[in-house]
Amino acid sequence: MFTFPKDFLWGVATSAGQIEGAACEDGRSPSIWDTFSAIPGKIAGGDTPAVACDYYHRYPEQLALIKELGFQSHRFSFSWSRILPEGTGKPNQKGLDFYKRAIDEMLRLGLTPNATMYHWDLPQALDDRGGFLNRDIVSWFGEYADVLLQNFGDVVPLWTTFNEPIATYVGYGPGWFAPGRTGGERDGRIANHHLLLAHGEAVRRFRAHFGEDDTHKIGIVVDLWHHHPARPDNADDIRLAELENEKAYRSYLHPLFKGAYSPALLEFMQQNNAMPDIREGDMASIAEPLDFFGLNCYNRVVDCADGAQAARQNVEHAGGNYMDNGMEYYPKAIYDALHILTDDYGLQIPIYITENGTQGIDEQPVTENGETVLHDPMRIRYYQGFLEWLGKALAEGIDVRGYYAWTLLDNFEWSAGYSFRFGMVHTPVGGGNYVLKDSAKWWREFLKSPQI
Ligand code: GCO
Repeated sequence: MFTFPKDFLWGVATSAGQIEGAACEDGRSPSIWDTFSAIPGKIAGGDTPAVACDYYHRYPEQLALIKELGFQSHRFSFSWSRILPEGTGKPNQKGLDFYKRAIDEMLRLGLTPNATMYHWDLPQALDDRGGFLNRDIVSWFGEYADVLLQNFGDVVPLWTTFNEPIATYVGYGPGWFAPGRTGGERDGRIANHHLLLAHGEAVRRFRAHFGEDDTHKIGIVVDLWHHHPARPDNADDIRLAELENEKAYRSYLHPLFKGAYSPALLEFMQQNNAMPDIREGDMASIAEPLDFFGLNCYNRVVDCADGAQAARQNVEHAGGNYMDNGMEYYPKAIYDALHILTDDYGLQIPIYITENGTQGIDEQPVTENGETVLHDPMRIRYYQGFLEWLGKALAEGIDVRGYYAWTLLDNFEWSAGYSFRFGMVHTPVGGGNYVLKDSAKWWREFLKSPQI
C-alpha cells in the first residue's frame, strides 16, 4: 500500500482545441485544426472541433465537475488564435476576457490553474506564413508568450510552453496531423528545431517577466512512449526500437537536457537529408534551465522488424495483454518513463505527470434502476495500474509533484474526431447531459484518501 504525499497535486488536463468550440466567436480566427478538419477524409467521421464540448460557454459547469470529483487543479491551454487572431499584433480583448473569466472561476473553486501556451492549434494566419517551417516562429511565439504573461502571469502559478512537440513533427513531416503538410523527415525536423527554439525563447521571456520572483514555475510537456524490441534478442528489433526512441522522445530530451541532439539522431538526420539549420547558440538557447518537467505517459510501443502482426504476437507470447480498445495494458510504462528521465537524463527538477488516460470505443450510457450509468472497468483498471507504478517510483524517491488524468470530458480527439472517448465523464458534442462514468466515481472515492 502506498499513500501519496499530502501536498501531491491531483488534476485533470484538457486542451483548448479539443474542448472550447466557439470556433468563430468573439473574434477568434481559425487554427490549423479548423482548416485541416474541413478537408474531407482527414478526421474520422468528418468531425470538426467547431463545437467540441463548448467549454467556451459551459466552462462554469465543467470546472464545477472537476471540483466535484475532488481534483485540485486544471491543466488547460490557451488558444493562440483566440488571443492573437493574426498570430501576432493586436490582442483580441474578448479572447483575453474569456480566459480571465475561466481562470477566475478556477480560482474561486480553489482549482490551481496550470496553463499550456501551445497545444497544437497554431493560428492558420501563421501557417500561411510558413508556420513552424519559418524560423520567425521563434519571435512570433515569444510575442504571444509575452501577451499571456502580461495578462495571466500573476494568477497562473504553473506554466508550460509546448505540449508534445512530436505533434508538430507529425503535422509537417508525415502530415497526418494539422497542418497536414507532407514535407517528410526533413520538414518534420526543421519544424521541431524551430519549436524547440521557440520554447527557449518563451522561457527567457518568462524569466524576464518574473525577475527574482520564483513563485511561478515554467516547464515543457513531452510524451514518452518508450519503444521496446519485440524479440529482446533480435538485433533488427533492437536496432529498430533504438532508432524510434531517438526519433521520438530523445530528439527532445537530448536538446533540452543535454544541450545537443544525440549522435545517433544527428547521424540519422545526416543520412536522410533531414538536418535542420542549427546556428551558433541554438542548442544553448534550447537548453534554458526549467523549473519542472511535464511527462505525458500513455503506453509503451513494441517494435518488430518483421511487421506489426509479429510484434503483437510476440508481446502476447511475452506475457503482455491487451485492453478492449486494442492497446496493450502496460502500466509499468510510467515507472519506466520516470526512470528514463532520472537515470538517462539525470533530471533533478520536479516532475508532473501532465497526462495519463485511455480511450473507450463505442461507450454508451445505459439505464439501470432508473439511473443513467456508464461502466468503463477498463479505464479504472488502467488508472489504477498506472497509479500503482507511479507510487512505486515515488517510494523510490523520484520527485513527482502531481498527476493529471486525461481527461475530464469526451472531446475532439484530433484525427480520431469524437470516435475516441477519453473522458471520465460521458459528454455529447456541445456538452451538457453529462454522465459520470464509473471511472469518474472511482476517482471521486480515490481522491478522498489517495492511496493505492
Ligand atoms: C496527446 C495530447 C492530447 C490527446 C491525448 C489522447 O497526448 O496526444 O496531449 O491532446 O488528446 O494524448 O490521445
